[in-house]
Amino acid sequence: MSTTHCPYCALQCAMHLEPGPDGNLRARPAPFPTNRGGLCRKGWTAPDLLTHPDRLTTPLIRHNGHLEPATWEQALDTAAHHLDHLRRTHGPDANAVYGSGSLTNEKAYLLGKFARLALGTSQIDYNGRFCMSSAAAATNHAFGLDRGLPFPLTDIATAQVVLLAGANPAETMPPMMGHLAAPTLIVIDPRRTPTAQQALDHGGLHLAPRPGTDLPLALGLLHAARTAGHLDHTYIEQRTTGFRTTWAQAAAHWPERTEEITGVPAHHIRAAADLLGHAARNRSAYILTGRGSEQHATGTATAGAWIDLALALGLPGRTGSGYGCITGQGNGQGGREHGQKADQLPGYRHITDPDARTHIAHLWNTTPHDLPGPGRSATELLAALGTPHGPRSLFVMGSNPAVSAPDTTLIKKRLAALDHLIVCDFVLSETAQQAHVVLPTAQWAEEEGTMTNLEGRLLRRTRAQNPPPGVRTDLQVLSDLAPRLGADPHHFPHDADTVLAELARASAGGRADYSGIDPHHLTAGHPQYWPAPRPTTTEPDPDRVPSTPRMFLDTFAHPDGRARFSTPTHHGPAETTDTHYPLWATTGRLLGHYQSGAQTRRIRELATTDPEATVQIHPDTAAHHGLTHGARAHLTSRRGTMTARVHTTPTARHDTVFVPFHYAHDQAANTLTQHALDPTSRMPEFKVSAVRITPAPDPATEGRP
Ligand SMILES: Nc1nc2c(c(=O)[nH]1)N[C@H]1C(S)=C(S)[C@@H](COP(=O)(O)OP(=O)(O)OC[C@H]3O[C@@H](n4cnc5c(=O)[nH]c(N)nc54)[C@H](O)[C@@H]3O)O[C@H]1N2
Ligand SMILES: Nc1nc2c(c(=O)[nH]1)N[C@H]1C(S)=C(S)[C@@H](COP(=O)(O)OP(=O)(O)OC[C@H]3O[C@@H](n4cnc5c(=O)[nH]c(N)nc54)[C@H](O)[C@@H]3O)O[C@H]1N2
Ligand code: SF4
Ligand SMILES: [Mo]
Repeated sequence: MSTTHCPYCALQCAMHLEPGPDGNLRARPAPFPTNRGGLCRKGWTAPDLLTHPDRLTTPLIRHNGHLEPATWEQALDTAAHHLDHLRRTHGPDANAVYGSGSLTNEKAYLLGKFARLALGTSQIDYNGRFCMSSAAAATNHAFGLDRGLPFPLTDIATAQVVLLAGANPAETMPPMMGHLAAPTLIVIDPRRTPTAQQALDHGGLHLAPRPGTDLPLALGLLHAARTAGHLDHTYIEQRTTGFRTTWAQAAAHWPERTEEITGVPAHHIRAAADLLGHAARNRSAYILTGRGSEQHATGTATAGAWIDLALALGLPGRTGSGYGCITGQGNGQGGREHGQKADQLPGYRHITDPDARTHIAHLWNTTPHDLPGPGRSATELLAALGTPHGPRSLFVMGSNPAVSAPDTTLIKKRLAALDHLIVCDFVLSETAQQAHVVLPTAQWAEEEGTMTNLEGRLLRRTRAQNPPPGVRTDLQVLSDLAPRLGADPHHFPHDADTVLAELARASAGGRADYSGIDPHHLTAGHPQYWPAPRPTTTEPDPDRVPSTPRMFLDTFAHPDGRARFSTPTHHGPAETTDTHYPLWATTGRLLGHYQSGAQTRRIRELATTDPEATVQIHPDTAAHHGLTHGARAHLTSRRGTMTARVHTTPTARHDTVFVPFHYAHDQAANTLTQHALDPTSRMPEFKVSAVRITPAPDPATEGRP
C-alpha cells in the first residue's frame, strides 16, 4: 500500500492506493487534516484513468494529417528539429510554452527553466492565469505576499461566521464542507448552489447578486458594517493604510443603492453585515473568495473589494479570523511560484527584478543578460499563436486550452495556425488532437514529486506503481528534449528529489522561500508551510522544520508592515445584454467533472451521472423562450453557439443561466465567453457573457411521432 494525494483539486485529499482483486489500483481516503478521511467522487474514481483504454502509451507524430504511432527517438527528434529550426529562422520567441497548475513543483520549475534556458524564449505562461490570478494580484497589493490561505484550513472550522464569495465548495471541494459545518455561512452566489443551500439550512444567508456585481456588493456590505458600528478602527489605524480612498467609494454604496446595482435586497445586505460584523468583533470571522468573484475583467478590483471589507473589520493577520482565496488546481499554489508565469522567476520572484535575474542566472550558469524578459499572459499568448508577430510553436504540458480558454472558436483556429504543436498528456485531449507531436506521460500515481496545497503546505506525491511501458514522466521528457536543443544535460535532471533540491536553492531569499523544505520530512507528519527559509543556525534541530502555518500575525509583507486598502471602482461586466442577447450566462463546475473534462469525461461512473452539458435556468425564463425541462437548447453569445440540455431550476435568477465548462465541441461553454482581460491579472471574463437561448433539435427524440 502507498499513501499519496488525489490528482485533482487543491484540497489534495490524502489517499491510500492498493491493488484490488483485478490487480488495478484502488483509492481509499487516508487521514489528513484537510479532508479528514473524506474523498469526493472524483477522488474515489481517479485510479480508473490509470488503466483506461484511451490511455496513450506510445508517442504520436502527425503524417498526412493523421496522428500515427512513433518511437520516442522519432518523436523527440521531430519536436526538437522543429523547435530548433523555428528558433534559428525566427528567433527564440517563435517557440512558446504553456504549463499548468496541475504540475508538481518540480515539473513547474523545470518547465520554466526549459523555456528560458533551453529554448531561450520569453513566451511562457500557464493555465493558472485563468484560475486564481485576480486574487493573487489583489493579495499581493493588499498584503505584499500571496498565499491562497495564509492559515491552515482547519482554522476556519472554529469560526462563528464564514463568508464565501463566488465559491461552491460543496461541489468543488466536498470534504472541505466538514470544516464549514459549525460556522454560520454567508454565501454570495447568483445561484442557489448546494453550498448556498447549506447556509440557509443552518441559519445562514444566501445573497444572489447579478453576475459581475460583487464589487458594489462588497462596498455595500462595508457601508452597512460601518453604519452598524462594526469597523475595527484601531486595527485600521495601526495595521493598514488607505482606508480613506476605499471609503470614498463605499460611501456612495448605501444598501438601497447597492440593491439597485446588484439585485440583493437592502435588508439582506444589512443582515449579512451584522452577522459578519458581530463575529468579527469576536475575532471569529473569515472571508473566502472563489472563482465566481475573481474570473472577471474586473477580477482584481473585485477581489480587492472583498479584502477591503476584511481589512475594515480587522480580520487579516490575526488568529481566528482572516481573508483567503480558495486555490483551485492540485498544485495551483506551487504552480504559481516557480517560474512558469510570464513575468516570474522561481521563488515568486519578478522577472524584471535585477537581483532576481542575477540570482537565477548564477544558478543556471548563464548571464542575467541572456535570461529572457517577461512574455505574454495566457490569453494573449494563445490569441497570438500563428499570427505574423506571434509564436509559431507551442509546447503544452498539463492543460487543454482547446476547451478551457475563453472564446475557444478563436483559440482552436490559433492552434491550427501553428507550424508545430507539441502536447504532453496521458490521453488524447481536444488540444492533443490538434498536435503535430504527442508525448505520452506518466500519471500522478506513477511519479514522485511535491505539491503545495491551498494552504501553502508542501505535500509529497509518491509513486505507487511504474508507468506503463512506453510512457515517460514529464520530467524525463524535459530531460530528454533539452539536450537535443543544445542545453547542458546536467541542467535538466529527471529525478524529482534532485530538481526539488535545485528549486529550494532557486527559491532561497525569494517571496515563496522553499530553501528549508526537507522532502523526507513531508511524509513524517511534520507540516511544512512556506515561507520555509533554511535555518541559519549551524546545528539545525531535526525535529523542528522551518514552517509558517499562519502568516502576517505580526506584520504584513510590505516594507512598512501595513496592509493596503484598494480603490475599488465598479465598471460592470465587459459586455451588456440587449434585445438580441437578453440573458446573463455564467459558467463553472459540477461535482462530477474536473476542468476541461479530458480526464473525468472518460471515467464511466462520472460520465454516466453527468453525460452532457446542461443549462440551469429558471422555469419561467425557459418557458418564455419556448423551452421545458429536458429539452435541448442553443445558447448563443456574440462569439458563438453551444448546445445544452435544459435543467429548470426554480431557485435560479430570472435573468441568469449557468453552464458548466467541462464539455467539448458543440457543448463547450467557452464558445460563449470572451477574452476581455483584467488590466492587472490578465484574467479573462469567464463568469459573465450576454446570451440568448433558443430551442435546438434533439437527436434523441427526432423522428419520433
Ligand atoms: N468538481 C470540480 N471541482 C473542482 C474543479 C472542477 O473542475 N470540478 N476545479 C478546481 C479548480 S481548478 C478550481 S479553480 C475550483 C473552483 O471552485 P469554485 O470557485 O467553487 O467554482 P466555480 O464553479 O467556478 O465558481 C463558484 C461559483 O461562482 C458562482 N458565480 C458565477 N458568477 C458569479 C459572480 O459574479 N459573483 C459571485 N459571487 N459568484 C458567481 C457560480 O454560480 C459558482 O457556483 O474548483 C476546483 N475543484
Ligand atoms: N468558462 C470557463 N472556463 C474556465 C473556467 C471557468 O470557470 N469557466 N475555469 C478556468 C480554470 S479555474 C482553470 S484552472 C482552467 C483549467 O483548464 P485546463 O487547463 O484545460 O485544465 P485540465 O482540464 O485540468 O487540463 C489538463 C490536461 O492536462 C492533462 N494533465 C493533467 N495533469 C497532467 C500532468 O501532470 N502532466 C501532463 N503532461 N498532463 C497532465 C489532462 O489529461 C488534461 O488533458 O480552466 C479555466 N476555464
Ligand atoms: S475534493 Fe479535490 S482533492 Fe479531494 S478527492 Fe475531490 S477532487 Fe480529489
Ligand atoms: Mo482553477
